[in-house]
Parts: sequence; structure tokens; C-alpha cells
Amino acid sequence: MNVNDIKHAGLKKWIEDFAALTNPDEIILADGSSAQYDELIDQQVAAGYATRLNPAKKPGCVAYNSDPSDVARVEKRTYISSVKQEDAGPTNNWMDPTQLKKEMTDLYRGCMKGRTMYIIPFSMGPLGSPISKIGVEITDSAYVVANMMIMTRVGVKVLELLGTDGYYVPCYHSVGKPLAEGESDNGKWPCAAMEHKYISHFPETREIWSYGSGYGGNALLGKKCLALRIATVLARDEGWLAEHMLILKITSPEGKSRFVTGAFPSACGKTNLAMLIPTIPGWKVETVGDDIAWMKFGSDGQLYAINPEAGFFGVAPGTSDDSNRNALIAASSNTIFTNVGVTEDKDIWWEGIGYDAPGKLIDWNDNEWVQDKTDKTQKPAAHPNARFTAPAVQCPSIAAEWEDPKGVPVSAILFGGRRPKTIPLVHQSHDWAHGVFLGSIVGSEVTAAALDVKAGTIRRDPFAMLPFCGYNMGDYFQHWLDVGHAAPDAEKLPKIFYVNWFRKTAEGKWLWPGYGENSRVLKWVFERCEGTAKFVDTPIGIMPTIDAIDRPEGVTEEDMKELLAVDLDGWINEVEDIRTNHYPKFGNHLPKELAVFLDTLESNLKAAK
Ligand code: GTP
Ligand code: SPV
Ligand code: MN
Repeated sequence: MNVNDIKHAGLKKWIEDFAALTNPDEIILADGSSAQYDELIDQQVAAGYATRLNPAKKPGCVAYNSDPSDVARVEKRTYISSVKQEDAGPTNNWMDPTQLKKEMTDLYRGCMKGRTMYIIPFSMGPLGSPISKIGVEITDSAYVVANMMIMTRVGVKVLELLGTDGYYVPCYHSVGKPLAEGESDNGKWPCAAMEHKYISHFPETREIWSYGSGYGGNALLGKKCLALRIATVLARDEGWLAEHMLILKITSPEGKSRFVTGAFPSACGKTNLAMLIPTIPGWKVETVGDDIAWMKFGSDGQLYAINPEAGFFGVAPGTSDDSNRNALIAASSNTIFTNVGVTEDKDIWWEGIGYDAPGKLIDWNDNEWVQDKTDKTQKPAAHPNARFTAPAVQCPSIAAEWEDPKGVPVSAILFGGRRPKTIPLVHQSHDWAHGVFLGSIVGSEVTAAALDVKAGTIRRDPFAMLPFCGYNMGDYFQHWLDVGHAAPDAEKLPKIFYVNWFRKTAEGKWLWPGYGENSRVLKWVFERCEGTAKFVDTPIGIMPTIDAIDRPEGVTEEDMKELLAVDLDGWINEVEDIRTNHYPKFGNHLPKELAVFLDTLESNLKAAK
């Protein structure tokens, strides 16, 4: 099938108009077939953009290296272009939509010259599910097409669902590097200069316009752009939740299963938690999703979650047989690696993969690289935000329900982030509204997942949604409160917890081993849902008693006391920071209910001192 066979007149005209503007050499429809996928990858390998990996070690896999300037999301170039600036709120970049569209139209003019335009019809969520949303991405990047084919459901079936007049979210994407007559990329990753990169969202008209970057969330527009920024707007209007959350299934030794979602900021452990292998005997964890959850009430009054994605775009460094074996297996075939090291026998390697680099590598900058463990200043072979794009079905821990169109019933929601101090291993809210308060105050050390924010510093990242909310974050807090109020049965609302795997000692060592050992905390969460866990009420919320969570090897009773202590002074500083630097940003969009929770927390802490 090609573009001329498209039966949807509106879609056809939209494609023709953009082709007239961008002037590509040819237009190809992504039909979703594996033959087309293979052909695309072969072309890319032949043109020098990608390296085919050793079929005996990594069958069906390729490795790409990006341009060194194009390695992560660019938050400063990401816009929520609502008609009114107030609707984008204090945490988003804003430009007037008319002006932004004019600037971007000038950039798009002729931008696909010398390139192929691909049309990608895709579904976020299982094909035909009432919760799913359809988008069509137009791109001039074959890398984007191949990634979208793993991350979403792509192809002719989506066009069939659209019929002659079905609704889709229109998504424009260009790498922003037209080729002059006879010019070629010479196998180099094409992208535009930083000041020409735009990741733009028009919430009123539900459009996505992206220009200048080929990497991850900037370019795979189904993920952060559609499934979060545009979906948050749809969710607000339609009474549901679109969230930056993993979804997991946990089963007790007695065979009872519950589903848990968790919102942690980028590169703060969602993929790892979703795929964890419990260290506690008899317990089982399975994976429904690792990055995004869409949640709606079912007719039984329960909140149900679906994973709108079909693959994992996971952080590679730190992924090892010890830390996340399921991810390694998921990414052992039919996977695209970006910005990792490649060995001489065409296998992959990265920092924290669990073994030393075998011989000479080609690093993510295309240079020869030999590991020198005596050189503490040696640059890494893999970029810290290097990623694997792997089909979800290949994950050994994938849950049977992962594609169930009605979703999975959610018993508990976790919030968390990287906090070396103050925030305990786990505490629980008293109810939904108090849980919304906990979500609203989440802070985390910044990671390498975004390019232009300073890694290592702590910033507030409410609900792990700071870079992903498509409207005023104050109104988003209110929407969460409203969802609680609208619940058909408050008793059936998920319980809300705040976790922190990232406490450090004064010497900078992890106080908690994390990874599989996090199953101990999940067990307590499970038991809270059952009503069987041991707990105490504290000034910050409900917490496990010191003996409620079995200690992992290497964690002393002293460590456990520190992990589960309420650090009164630390929390008083926290309150002070929220009061001065965080909440005031939202002005009169801050729900009064949340300001009251902050007052109560402060008086609880002062009373306990
Ligand atoms: P995004 O895909 O960017 O949204 O990230 P994510 O939230 O899925 O993070 P991911 O699970 O990929 O983890 C990111 C980094 O955190 C990796 O380097 C992990 O090794 C590390 N990490 C994950 N879980 C833990 C944990 O429990 N303890 C510690 N210390 N590190 C962890
Ligand atoms: C994140 O940064 O949260 C990611 C990677 O999941 S990206 O798709 O680039 O947004
Ligand atoms: Mn993410």
C-alpha cells in the first residue's frame, strides 16, 4: 500500500499540503510490515548511519550513534503553545501559537529536500481499544520510523481503523537538515542547531510540531508529546489521568495479584521497578508498562490503567544481569541501540553492563575506545542517556494482561525521585487528596535524560510530570483532586505512597541496595492494600514500623532506622522550600486544599520537635 491508496480525504490532503511545503524527494507509507522494517534498516546500514550487530549475539539488532548535540530531550526548546500563556502555566515554555507556527512554517519550508518523507499511522494503546488514541506522524527520519514501529502499533491496520474520516492527532517531524543537490549526510546523524530545535504542542488544536532533533522523546512523537503532553489535555477534559508511570503486577506467595503504578522522574528507576526480580521468596513481579500509564474509572468503580506503548525506550547504562536481567533479555534481539559502545565482534557494551569492556570498542562518538580503569577521567563509551528500543513482547516478565484493552485495576500508586537525604524509604498518604499533596511536592536530583538542565541538582518535579504536562500544572493538581472527588467509590481509590530508593550515607554510599530489594517495599505496599501490614502514623504520613520490612543483606538495623526515620529538621527545610520556591509559582492556580496540607505538615513537624 502507498500514500495514494489512503481513503481518508482529510488525511490525504494534510499529507499533500505538508509535502508541498517541505518538498521531499519521495513519500513512503510506513505499513507496519517486518519486510519494510528490515529494508529500512538495511538502507540505513548501507548508508553508514547504523551498524548491524553480530547476528550470532544480537540477532536483528542495530546500533546508531547520534550527533553529540542531539542526545536527549531538550526542555528549553519544548513549548506548550496554548492561545493564552496562563494556560501553559508557570512550568512550561510558551509562545503565541500564531507566531510559533509562522516561525516553524518558515523552518519546514523545503526542509525535506533530498530526503524521503515517511507517513506513520500509529495507535497508542491496543488497536481498536476504546481507550486508545490514533496519531499520524510525518517524518523525514528512517530512524524515527523504525523506532516508532517498535514503540507503537504502526501500519495499515491503523488506517483501516481511521476509515474515511476518523480522528487522528496530527504530528509533524523533521530532522531539520535539507540536502543540497548532490549532497549527502555521509552517514552522519542529521539534526539542526539548538536554536532551531522546536518541540511544540498546540493543546487547543491537539497538534504536535517537532523540528531539528532526531532523538527519543523529541522525535518519537507518540511517547512524551502525544501520550503525555497532548493526552494530559484530553484527560483533563474527559476526566481521566495520563501519567509518566510504570505499571506492574505483583503476586504474593498465596497467589493473590495486585497492580501498582509508579511515577518517578526520567532515569529514576521506572523501567527497573517494572521489571524487577524480587529477592523475597515466593513473590513475583510482572511488567505491564515502564513509562506511561493512562488511567480511567471502570464501570465497577475501580481505576484501570493501560500502557499506551508497545515497546521500551530504556536507559542502557547501568542495565546488567544483576540490576535488570529482564530488560537485557528484552533487548537481546530485534532491538535498536542508540549511543552505546560497539565491540570489535559487533556486540554492545556500556558502563554498568556488569563486565569489563572486551578489547577495543567504538564509542558513542565513533572513536576507538579502550577501557582504562586507572583513568578516573576517562569519558564513557556509552552516553549516560544511551537507550535501547525493544519490543515489549520480548520481555520475559511481561504480564499476560499487558495488552488488555480494558486495562488493569490499580491498587496503589507510588511517587518518588532521587533524594540522597530527608525523604524516607517509604511513607503513605492518609487518603487520595493527601496523596495528591505528596505528588505535588516530589523533588529529584536531575539526571542525564534532558540535555539542558543541570544534572545532580535537586528540582521539584511534581508527579514526575514537570517536562510532560500539557497545561497549567496548578490546574493539573486540581484535576487530580477532582478525579478523587469524582470517584464512584472512594474506598476503591488506589492508595498513594511516596518512595525513595536513593538515600545515601554521609560518605556517598547507597543506604538502600535498591533494584530487586525494592520488592521488600512493594510487599509492604501490597500488605497495606490487604490491611495486614504493620504501620505507624507519623507527622508526614503512615509509615512501616521498624520491623515491618525485612532487612536485605548488608542493611543494618541502624541503616533501617535511618531509612525509616522522620528527619524533622530536613522536613522543616523541605516545607520552607516548598513554601518559598515551589507553591508560589502557581499563584491562584494552586488548589487551596494543597496549601492546607502544607500548613498541616508544618504544624505536625513543629509539634513533634
Ligand atoms: P526514563 O526512561 O528516562 O523515564 O527512566 P526510568 O525512570 O525508567 O529509569 P530506569 O529504570 O531506566 O533507571 C535509570 C537509572 O537508575 C539506571 O542507571 C538504573 O540503574 C538506576 N536505578 C534504577 N533503580 C534503582 C534503584 O533501585 N537503586 C539505585 N541506586 N539505582 C537505580
Ligand atoms: C524520559 O526522558 O522520561 C524518557 C526518555 O522516557 S524520552 O523518550 O527521550 O523522553
Ligand atoms: Mn520517561
